[in-house]
Amino acid sequence: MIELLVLVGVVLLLAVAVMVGFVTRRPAKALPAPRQEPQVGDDSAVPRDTPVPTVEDVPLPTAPALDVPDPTAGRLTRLRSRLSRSQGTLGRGLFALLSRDKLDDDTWEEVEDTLLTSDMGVAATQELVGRLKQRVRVEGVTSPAELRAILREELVTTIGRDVDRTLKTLPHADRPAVVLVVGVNGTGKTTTCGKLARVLVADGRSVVLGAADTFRAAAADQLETWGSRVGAETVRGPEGGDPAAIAFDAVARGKELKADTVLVDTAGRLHTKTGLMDELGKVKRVVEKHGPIDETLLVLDATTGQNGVVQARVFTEAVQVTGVVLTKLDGTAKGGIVVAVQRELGIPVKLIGLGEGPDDLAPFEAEAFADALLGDDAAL
Ligand SMILES: Nc1nc2c(ncn2[C@@H]2O[C@H](COP(=O)(O)OP(=O)(O)OP(=O)(O)O)[C@@H](O)[C@H]2O)c(=O)[nH]1
Ligand SMILES: [Mg+2]
Repeated sequence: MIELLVLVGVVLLLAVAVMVGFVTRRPAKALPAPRQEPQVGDDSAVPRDTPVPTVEDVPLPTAPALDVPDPTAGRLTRLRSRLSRSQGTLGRGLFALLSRDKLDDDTWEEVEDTLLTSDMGVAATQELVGRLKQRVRVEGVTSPAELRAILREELVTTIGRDVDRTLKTLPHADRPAVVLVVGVNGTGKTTTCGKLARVLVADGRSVVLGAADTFRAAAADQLETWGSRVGAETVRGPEGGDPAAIAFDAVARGKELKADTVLVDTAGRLHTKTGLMDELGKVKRVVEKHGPIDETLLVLDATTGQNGVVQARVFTEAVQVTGVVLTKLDGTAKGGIVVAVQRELGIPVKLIGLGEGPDDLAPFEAEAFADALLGDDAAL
């Protein structure tokens, strides 16, 4: 009997031992088997009838590829051929006249007319012709190369040699830089915001866009498309919504994301009866609850010539414009408008639009612009 009890006890102990072993081994069993990295040439792990997956079979993540914008340095020089219409009228026209054997009063008058047709404006034209006349007389210019050098120098002086054209887009300690983009409808504000976002991204900055044009829903879509190509988020609101609130939110979002720059696109027209200038004034006031706006860019269409300058004055009275973006210079022979705009508004041209392509916006440089207007040496 005792033997029987001992035997039952041993059997029970054995059963418990087996169960304990089972339980403690379970987690090990639950872990996935370590992945065997197949060795090159070793196909033993793959059953012979299973097709080996190739790189093409593996689905790739579907995040859209971002554009890599062109570098911004030297853009104006690279895009100089876009100014060919102005080049023909202004540069070649002036050379042809000044290269004449005899520079009499009639010729100088023609020089003046050429400059006036380029939309340079009366005052700037008279000053430039005065300086050219004097130098040609005093220096006794003979060779086309000397003439070119003088013309270039005086043109650069007229365009503005030491003008500060830097865009204030660097962030502050606690908030991004804010750039407000204003102008009449159709001048190229949204396009400029998009192109400028690319310029900044190309320079290694992070950008948030604010779609404060609520006149039509498509305006926000247009801006968002530009932004998404370079990974810039667009803050938008409902059609007909309050532009000032969207602009405010865009800056708030820029702060949250620790972005470098917030670009705010505005409308050229409004739904409400409030004047556009009142509305822009409100956008400015509300945005500035975050801190002062760093740059207010006025976008002007170069093909509208002096009319554009007249419109521009209204904007400069409503918001403190700090720089002009002159768009569509590729579509006009009147490159002299750069000079007129600066003189009449007292605001530097900081960027120029030279086409509809995404990277057709160039930082403005007086020397490169004068070179572009004067064309190649071959034009002599
Ligand atoms: N050729 C040329 N076209 C340009 C340039 N900049 C803008 N455009 C074109 O001008 C048209 C109007 O541009 P938008 O950016 O929509 O103008 P906007 O000022 O935002 O217009 P609204 O939103 O209606 O006030 C578009 O077809 C642009 O492609 C430029 O530098 N050269
Ligand atoms: Mg627009």
